[in-house]
Amino acid sequence: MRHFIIVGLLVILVTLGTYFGLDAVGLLPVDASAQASPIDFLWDLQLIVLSFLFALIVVPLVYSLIVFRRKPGDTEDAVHVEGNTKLEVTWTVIPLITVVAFAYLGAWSLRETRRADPQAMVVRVIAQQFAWSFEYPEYGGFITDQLYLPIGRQVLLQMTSRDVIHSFWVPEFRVKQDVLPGRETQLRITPTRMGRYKVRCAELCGAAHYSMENAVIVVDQVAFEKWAQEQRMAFETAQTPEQKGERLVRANGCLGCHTLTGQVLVGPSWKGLFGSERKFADGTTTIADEAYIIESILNPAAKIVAGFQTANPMPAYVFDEEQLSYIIAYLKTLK
Ligand code: HEC
Ligand SMILES: [Cu+2]
Repeated sequence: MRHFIIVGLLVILVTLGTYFGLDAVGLLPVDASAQASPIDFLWDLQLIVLSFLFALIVVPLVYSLIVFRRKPGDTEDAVHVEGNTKLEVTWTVIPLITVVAFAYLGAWSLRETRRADPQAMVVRVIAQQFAWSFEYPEYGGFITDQLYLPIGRQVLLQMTSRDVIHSFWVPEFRVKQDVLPGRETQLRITPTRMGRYKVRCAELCGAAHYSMENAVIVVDQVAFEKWAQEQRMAFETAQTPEQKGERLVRANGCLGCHTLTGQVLVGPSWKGLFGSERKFADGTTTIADEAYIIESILNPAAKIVAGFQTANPMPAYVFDEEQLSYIIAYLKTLK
């Protein structure tokens, strides 16, 4: 009996120690969406049950190893125990109930995170190697490379991919959803905490998967309306060709592979590209003029820049002449 009481107390102590220890590590980032609360509740409950299970196995094991080890000179056989029906029924029924309860809670949290608000604002999310872009159909359909969201309003993300499978994941919002080519998937998020976060791709999708990150910014309603109207104005009113070019580039995910800083990502940097001499994998060279840029975009495989033959190849794009002239105007500004 004494052993049972000691082990019982130790199990409680180790359970508490494990749970609060794990909790103190801060395994999850801050919660920034309404969808995070059912998930965090379930997570906490699981940590408690796991800590108890850990203690229930490890404490009796270690206790027995120390307290019941063979004494010097003890050559007797151990006691032979044959089955214990009560114990077996108990350790079958209790886990069964626990697992069924968690299955129910899992279904409940799934329903909670999918609860639809008919007033939800729609944002279209386009994923591609290796960038995200966001279209706001309720504000004239402008496209950006930052996901701005107003606090307290549910947003319905309608997501699709231009190439392979990606996965939309903002850890602070907790929920995660695969993004597939040729099919729309959805995710609902109600931001509850202002701040700057990052969407990252959670599905290995190629050479620069690790850098497939875009800013997610949660602001108050007023700041959001102001931002959205500014974007809409900039999108709809006349702009310079350079600005239009920059918009096209940001809306088409080019910056997921090209940088403006001289740094090499998947493709060559655009810094100082226009007018420079390009060396190709086959040893030939050319000057980067308008014809070359156009060919590079419409038919990237025609000339492969030296050193980039093994990387993720650039996908061919379709742009009309006017759009190409905007992109070239923009590239010319990148000295
Ligand atoms: C999946 C990655 C990827 C994306 C997205 C991408 N590119 Fe590229 N790009 C490359 C790679 C790799 C090269 C170098 C190989 C080659 O020459 O085809 C390249 C080369 C180029 C070049 C020639 C560069 C040089 O240094 O000579 C231009 C111009 C270019 N891309 C424009 C664009 C534009 C405009 C977009 C968006 C509409 C875009 N790229 C999107 C990967 C990408
Ligand atoms: Cu991806």
